[in-house]
Amino acid sequence: MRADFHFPDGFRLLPEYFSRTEQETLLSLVRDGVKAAPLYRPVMPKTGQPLSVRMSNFGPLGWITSKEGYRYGPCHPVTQKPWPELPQCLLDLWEKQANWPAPPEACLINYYDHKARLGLHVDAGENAVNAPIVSVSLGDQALYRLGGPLRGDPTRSLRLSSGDVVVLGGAARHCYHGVDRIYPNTSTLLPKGGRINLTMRVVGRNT
Ligand code: MD6
Ligand code: FE
Repeated sequence: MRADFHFPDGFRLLPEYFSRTEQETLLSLVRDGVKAAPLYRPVMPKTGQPLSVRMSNFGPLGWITSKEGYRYGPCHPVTQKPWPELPQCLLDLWEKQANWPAPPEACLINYYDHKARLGLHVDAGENAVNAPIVSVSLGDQALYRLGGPLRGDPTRSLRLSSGDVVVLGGAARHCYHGVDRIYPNTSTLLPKGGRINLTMRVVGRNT
């Protein structure tokens, strides 16, 4: 059925990259982060339709969406305070796996409850369009879908589990991807269930 799908160059899945203990440490860092910069429900540009995923950020810049459009900005859109610092263990992951000469400037925190999903998209808001994006999954498993550079290209679905790392570099950086569903009760990491995804990005100069 999906015989015509080839994993794009630069796609890497590192299953169980983080041990349970490391996942617990990461979770407590995320908790500290969202205490300072609460998760909020972003809206789609133009329509103002709320996304089902709730978001926050770490790092000098954060990815923000509003009715006016997508952008990166230094402050939380509700509290107007700077985003919390990017945790060192995430910077270490970037250093080891990104194979990129500059550090990430933004780390988007996505929280999915059991009903949340994320439509197929390409991350294209960064000026550094060729820098990889490194992502970490925590909590319940997700059905992740990866396609090609065109919306209609064949796709392949894979399950991401807690502690898994995905790198979208090279050609994969320009490929459609999304989250079709969350599988409830597939991890004990988050006491109330759900899934957290962290994505580190280089934003690049705005010129
Ligand atoms: C998610 N991830 O796993 C959504 N984007 O919840 C992404 O949208 C993503 O995993 C860019 C690079 C890697 C990703
Ligand atoms: Fe993405």
